[in-house]
Formats: sequence, structure tokens, C-alpha cells
Amino acid sequence: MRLSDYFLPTLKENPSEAQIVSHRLMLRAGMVRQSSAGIYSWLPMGLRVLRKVEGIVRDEMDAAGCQEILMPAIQPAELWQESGRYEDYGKEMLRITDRHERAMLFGPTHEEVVTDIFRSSVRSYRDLPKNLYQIQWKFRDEVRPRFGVMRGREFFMKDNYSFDLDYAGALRSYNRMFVAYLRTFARLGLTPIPMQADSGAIGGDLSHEFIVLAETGESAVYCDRAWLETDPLELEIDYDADLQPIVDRWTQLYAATDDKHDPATCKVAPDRLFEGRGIEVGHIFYFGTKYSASMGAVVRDENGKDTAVEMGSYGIGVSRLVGAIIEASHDDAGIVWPEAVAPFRVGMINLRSGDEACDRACEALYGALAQADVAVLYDDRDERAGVKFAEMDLIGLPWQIVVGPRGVKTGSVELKERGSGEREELSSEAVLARLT
Ligand code: P5A
Repeated sequence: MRLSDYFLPTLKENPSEAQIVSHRLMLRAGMVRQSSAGIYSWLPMGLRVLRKVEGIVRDEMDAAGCQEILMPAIQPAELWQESGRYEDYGKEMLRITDRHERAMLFGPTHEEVVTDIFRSSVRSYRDLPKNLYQIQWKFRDEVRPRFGVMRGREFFMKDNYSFDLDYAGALRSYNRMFVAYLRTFARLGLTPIPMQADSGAIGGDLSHEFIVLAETGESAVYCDRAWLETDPLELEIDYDADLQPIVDRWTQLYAATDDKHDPATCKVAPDRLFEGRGIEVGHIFYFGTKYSASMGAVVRDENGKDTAVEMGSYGIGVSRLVGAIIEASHDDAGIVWPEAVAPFRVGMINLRSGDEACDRACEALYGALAQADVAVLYDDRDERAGVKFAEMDLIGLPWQIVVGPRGVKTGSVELKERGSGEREELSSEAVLARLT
């Protein structure tokens, strides 16, 4: 992509409304634009990252044996009256009336809709287990939307729903999601800390929040320091095997107490206790028959008896993750994208656009990288070098190639790694070899 063609409305100044670094950088890097309180448009650069995050989340859900569906954003109020949550949900629910005076709502979550789908189509225990998920926009009329996409009113969520015949099966489903979440967040370059949680408006009695470390985070976390050195991607995961030992190992590393906000009740020894703050990027729930019993989602068991299915639901804040990744990975100059979610892998700066030799070197490298399927953002604009350097650091692509008149004469360009700041003078061929 040529920067001269790209829609990248960057800001030079810090926007005054942004209180935290990710919000500031997302606005400054032209990723999103606020439409109204807590509601954002995603511009090309932001959308590329959102899609990358979504892709990794989808990949891990598929690997864990879940099946993707897409439910409606607008839901009928009746389903929520059946489950008993219509009144309970209160002002966070955006209620809508259609032209026939029917009460509708913009879905804040989808337990009711998925339970309705299930009860109308599944009859026998032989059809279990099932785990369905979607990646979709939700609306919650938060009292205080803030921190940009981190606490929006409209936000992008991956939500799964599991259906099992009995508690043992439901626990297997829960553990699968627990492990899939560890993998998902690790692949996004984050260190997830699972904390035992309250199940709040979703209900139920087994629940974990997945929190990634960030000083500005709204959640308090504490865990064993060993936790921070454990990489879930090193585990061989067989989703058909018993995952309880892995879940146990992970939950042992942090405090399993009723009061998650009180490190005093924590079982970790004081010298190994890590206390910090973080952002909740995922939340999983086992809630048994809470929805299936009230909504009549039953299957016939082995003895021909109707039994309400055991359910769980599992959420990942996909749009929140974009902010969380920036909170976890930035410096004074801007964003530092982990390779897995970078909007482009390489940013190429032409220091002297219009100079024949520089243009020729850039075009050749740009073409060769495209051939090799490397996504490049090529700054071909007629701008001052300082402006180009600052913007490239701001948008945080993992690799920068700088092509200038001096190097071109001797056949070399500069390769800079955004994260470490390390620079090397290399031939174009060597750069190509390095990046492919
Ligand atoms: C689980 C999936 C649920 O809604 N029902 C379906 C369950 N859980 S949750 O904890 O309420 O939300 C899941 C994740 O969504 C993100 N999230 C938000 N992201 C941005 N802005 C918001 N206002 C917002 N609210 C929730 C969080 O990452 C949360 O863990």
C-alpha cells in the first residue's frame, strides 16, 4: 500500500479527550474515529488490526472444536422475558420498539438467542456436546464509556456457548475454553492471568476472568511470579484429552479465593506474590441450567427422560483487545505492534521521493516484497524526513526500511526493528532475505 493513496488521518497533537495511552495512540495513528460516546468507526489501519485479532481468535476457537454461527444483533424482548433477565438487565440494555410496537433490543449478549436456537433443533443427548460461537457487535449502554474502544458502548465480542448433558461434560467444555483462551491471548503477544471471578449478570457458579497486565487497567490482579514466566504456547494441547491437570496447574499459580480483590486471602507465598493491575480481555462462565431450565432447552437422556442441558458461555473482547495490546506494547514514540497483529509487517520510507535513484530502489524493493507476500506500507509522499520517521514510529509497524540518497549510491538501505530500535545497513537483497 502506498501511503500517498492510503486513508490514514493521523493527528499531530494529543487529543484532549484521551486519558490513556492506547486511546491516544489509536486516535493519533488514525485507527479509529469517535462517532458518538463509546461508539467508533474503524478506519483502514484500525480495521486491519481488528481483523487480525479476530482471525487469531477464530483460529483458536476452530482448533478447540467450536463451530461458528452468526446470530442477529437485534433480538426480541420475549426471549429475555422468558429467561427472566429483561427487567434485571436494566439501563445497560438498549431497548427498541419496531413499527408494530413490538419490544426489541440490541443484543448486549446472546445466551437467550442461542438457547432458543438450541431448544428448537436439538432433541437427543446423542447430539451433545455442542459448542457454538460468533464474532459480532454488541451494545451495552455503559454509564461511563471511556478509554476509547476499551470500554465502548458498541463493541466487538467473540462469544461461545457450550451445551452438555451433565456436569462432567460441562466441566470438560469449560476447561477446553480455559485452555483455548490461554493460547489465544499468548498468540496475541499477551500474558493472560486467569482470576476467579463473580459471574454477575450472566449468572452461575464457576467463572474466570482473563486479565492482561497494564498499569492503567481497571482490574486488580495478583498471582505467583512464576506465572509471568510461563508460556501457554509451549504446551502440547490435545483437546480430546483430560485438560483438568493443565487448568489446575494454571489456577494454582494464582490465588483461588472467594474474594478476588483481597490479596490477603491469597495462597501464594509473600515472596512470590506479584500484585498489579490489568485489563479484562476475556470472561468465561459455567452456569448449568440457568437458561435451559427457564427456557425449556431439554434433551432426551439415555433413559428417555427429558433433562435440561448444562451450559456455559465464554466471551473475548475483540475490540477491547486492540486497545489492550497497545497498552501492553508501546513506547514514547508510539505503538509497537507484535508481528501477529501488525496491520502491515513493514513500513518503507523513501527519504527523497522524486529522486530517480531513490524512487527506483524503493519501487524494486516494494515489488519484490509484494511478490513474497509481505505486507508493506510504502511512504512515497513528498514530506520531510522527520515527519516520515515520526509517523512510522507512531503507527508501530514491526520493521522499517529506510531508503535514502546516500545509501542508494552504495547499494544499501537501512533496516530498523521498531521494538528494539536496532538498525542495520544492508543490501536490498539481504533485506529481502531477512523479511521473507
Ligand atoms: C460471555 C460471552 C459475557 O457477556 N456472555 C457471552 C458472556 N461476558 S462479559 O464478561 O460480560 O463480556 C465478555 C468480554 O467482552 C468484553 N467487554 C467489553 N469490551 C469493550 N467495551 C465494553 N463495554 C465491554 N464489556 C465487555 C470484555 O473483554 C469481557 O471480558
